[in-house]
Amino acid sequence: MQQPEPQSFDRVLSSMCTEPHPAAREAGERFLATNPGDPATYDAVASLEERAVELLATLADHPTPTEASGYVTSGGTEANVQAVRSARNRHDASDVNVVVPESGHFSFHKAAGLLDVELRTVPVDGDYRTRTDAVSAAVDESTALVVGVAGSTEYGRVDPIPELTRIAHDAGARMHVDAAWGGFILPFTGHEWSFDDAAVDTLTIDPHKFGQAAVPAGGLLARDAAALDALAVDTPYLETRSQATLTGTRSGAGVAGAVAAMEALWPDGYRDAVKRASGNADWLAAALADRGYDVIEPELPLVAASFPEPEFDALREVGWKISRTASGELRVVCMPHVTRGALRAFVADLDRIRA
Ligand code: 0PR
Repeated sequence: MQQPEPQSFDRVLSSMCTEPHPAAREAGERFLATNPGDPATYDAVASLEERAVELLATLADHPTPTEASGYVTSGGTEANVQAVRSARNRHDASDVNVVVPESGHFSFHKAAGLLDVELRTVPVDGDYRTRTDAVSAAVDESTALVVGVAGSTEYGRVDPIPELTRIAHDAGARMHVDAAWGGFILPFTGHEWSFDDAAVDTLTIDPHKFGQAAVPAGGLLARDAAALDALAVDTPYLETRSQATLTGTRSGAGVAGAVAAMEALWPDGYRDAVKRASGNADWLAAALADRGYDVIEPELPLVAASFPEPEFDALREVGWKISRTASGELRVVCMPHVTRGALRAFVADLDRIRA
């Protein structure tokens, strides 16, 4: 049978994944048959994973990146599930709850279901950021974790992380930042989101999103080893005696690709990518506003705008991969593969449809 062609990125405006950097492809292929889940056997990939954690910690402004702990997960979902699990395991109470903004990714709902913790969902303000007063009102002595989002999935918004961290710690809870998408963008903006800006306990940051690594490569980082120790189970018959990851066998290709992408692009390549993507987001926001659409001012390179259903459907029909927010706005994620030319073609198609 003939192999099907994979999706071309030319018209993909909805995805938070992107074309991997060539170095990530090449490294991924070389490490396809390795398993970082068994570091005593696959030691080369195990040292690459240490390098990945150090690089991620550098991006996330950890005060001493060599002391950060963490690992390369299958994606943001696993990192978020593990952050909830770690906080639950470390919290001294039987009925544990986790406070998550309504802008939090749906992986937190999966985590709550899997781990049997209560999810306390709090509202966002008029600009889609977590309301700190609502978080203050929601926490109590059974709160194991407060979640803040740094680059929200629907609107690309950044929560007030330092203030959320203070509220969490005052309540005896831990603080997790979900920077799965934003983590490779935020080092080049003025937002406060990192280990250096606040004493956050854990952080999700995914190389397979804006980091231009190959799937699967998510990232879980912890300020210190205790967060990961709380996840470890004994592995009596392996050379390595314990394992803190959620999955057992893992992708060596993901780990090697993540390191290759980060070594190729940090920091200048990522800075250029963020500059281009932000310019594109501003350009598209202006083009949509010129045509009379209500645009939500982009903060990170993600554009959302009120958009009638017939126009949305017609654009999908001519091949544009676009998505909607829960409230029905058009949502365009300006990933590194999204060029100005593609956006011009998108707007030209929109003009044709409206004519
Ligand atoms: N946290 C945030 C803030 C996210 O945006 C996402 C995914 C996750 C966690 C979960 O990450 P994983 O999907 O790696 O487990 N955000 C996108 C979403 O769910 C993911 C995505 C990626 C969607 C590629 C479409 C796509 O083509 O919408």
